Amino acid sequence: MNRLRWTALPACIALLCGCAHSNSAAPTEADAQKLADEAKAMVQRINDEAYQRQRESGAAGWVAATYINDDTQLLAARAQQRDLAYQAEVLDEARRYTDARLDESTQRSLDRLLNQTVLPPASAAEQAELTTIGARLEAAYGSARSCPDPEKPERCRDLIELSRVLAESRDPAALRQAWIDWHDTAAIMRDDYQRYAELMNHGAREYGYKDTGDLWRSGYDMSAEDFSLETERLWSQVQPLYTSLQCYVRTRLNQHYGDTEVPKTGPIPGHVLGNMWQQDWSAIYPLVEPYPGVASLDVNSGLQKAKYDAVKLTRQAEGFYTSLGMPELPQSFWQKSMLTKPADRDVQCHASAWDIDMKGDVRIKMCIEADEENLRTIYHELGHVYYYLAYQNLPPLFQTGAHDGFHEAIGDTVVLSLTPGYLSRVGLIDAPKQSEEAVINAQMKMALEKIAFLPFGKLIDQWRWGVFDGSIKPENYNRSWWELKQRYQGVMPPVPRDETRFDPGAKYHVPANTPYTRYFLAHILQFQMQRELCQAAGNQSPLYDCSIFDNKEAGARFWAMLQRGASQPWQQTMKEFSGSEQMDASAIIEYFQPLAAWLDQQNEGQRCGW
Ligand code: X8Z
Ligand code: ZN
Repeated sequence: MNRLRWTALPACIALLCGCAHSNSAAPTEADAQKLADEAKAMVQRINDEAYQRQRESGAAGWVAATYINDDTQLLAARAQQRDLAYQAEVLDEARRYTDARLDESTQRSLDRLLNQTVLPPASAAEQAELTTIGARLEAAYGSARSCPDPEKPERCRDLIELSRVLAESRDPAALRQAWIDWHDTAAIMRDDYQRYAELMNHGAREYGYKDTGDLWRSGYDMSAEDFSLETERLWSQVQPLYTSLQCYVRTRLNQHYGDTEVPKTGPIPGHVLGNMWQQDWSAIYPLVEPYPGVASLDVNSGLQKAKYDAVKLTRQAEGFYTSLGMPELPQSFWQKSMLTKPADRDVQCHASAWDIDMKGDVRIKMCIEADEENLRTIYHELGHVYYYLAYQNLPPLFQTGAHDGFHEAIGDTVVLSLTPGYLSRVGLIDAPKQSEEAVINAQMKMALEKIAFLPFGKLIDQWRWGVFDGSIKPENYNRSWWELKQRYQGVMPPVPRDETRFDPGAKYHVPANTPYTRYFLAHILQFQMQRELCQAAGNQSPLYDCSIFDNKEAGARFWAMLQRGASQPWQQTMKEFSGSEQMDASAIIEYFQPLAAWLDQQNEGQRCGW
């Protein structure tokens, strides 16, 4: 599809049509071959240069994220600026090959040059402004704190503290205040974000895209229009299950908090769902547990009892991957990762995985606390790390996920194998009871994480796509955010929010400029992948009870897919892995079948929806 973009480029005329000024005949076969050879050589050069380039931007990005201050911000902005200038240069050069007859790999390599979150605006001044604002937004998020009294810095609270309140407190006033305190920290990002979006659009338009949303949607080996339809199709497959879950949870929260705090009908207020963004509701499991006391799923006390710390948790996750036949993490991973929050400086605590040099310097950056949520997140991050390791031998231009949703799905797929059976095998919970009630409890816990996430995973980019295409204007940033939150999630703000606020900025991926549809896709894909792996493992139990731990056949199948990276269209990779070229929600529906039936019974007589 990207090929179209190349033909849409205006600037190629001067270069390609040099021949038009002379009266020479059409290009000969030899000319065509020469052009193809040149293109191939160019791709080779970009691949050769990529290691050192990645090493330098990796270094700048790493220190900016693990040591937030003005200096590292400046260095990170400058490194990104160099990257943009380089990108502009190579894209300009690539225009020469717009109509050339290239072999598949060379064509795909050139296409991948356009597959970026940000493309360079034409002027150096705008490139510099873009990267400066980008670094500032990210640093603002990482160092944000809520300080009720400027005289008393010891009373400031950061995201970790405020999130803990959201997860653990059942006092509505405390919940509401923590929610407000965090969201208010983002107000200062509003103007920066507006300008940032404008500048990104300048870059995207420079290369023939309608806007940045069009660019982002074009990264999936299909047209941007087809991709939009694809996300709608997937959402419509899972929407009924989400509505059912929202309905049941609303009823239980209403019973717990009463009508004034949580109305029986309509959207649920955002402060009572256990999470700052209402994207993962597992923290309120005790309030909505279907069969109280049946089969404890309390992993946290298991972790405490066995004295897990950051390293022990990470080792445990590594152990799962090696049980599949994957390699041990390199020594440098342990030396260079940031696993805990340093006491003496600001860091970006939002977890991430890094491929510093495309040659094996892989790391994670996380502020690990020994609890269940962190346990799952480490598995998630190691999924990225193992992907990096698996495709290490591909040319750098292909060293990325089949698409970005694949990258996000790997670790989560592995987490699906942390079944009650597996968790008790490693001593984190008691031996699971085999009863229907225990199954429903376990499914509920999982649904609070996976099903609750789906509309959230979709709406973030729904908002950004609107910002980028101009249908959401700066004066409506917050209003449209809450309209989308309500439409998709059936969630409302706990207090009225006006346009002096900038609530989208309170979610990491907005200031960090990370596209988010990838997580929506990953939440569908991970069940599809798990179904395949379980089949490869010869699993006979229901999908929700399958763990591929220690299964080398499943591991080999997985690894083979990871090794492909982005060397071919994702549909091809999907086909080799699963026999089908499509993303498809039937596996997540199959997985949650028992819970879906149970929820239908529970919701009988209720007016579900909002
Ligand atoms: O950002 C992440 C990972 C890093 S790629 C921790 N996730 C999304 C989020 O936290 O919003 C994983 C699930 C969704
Ligand atoms: Zn991730």
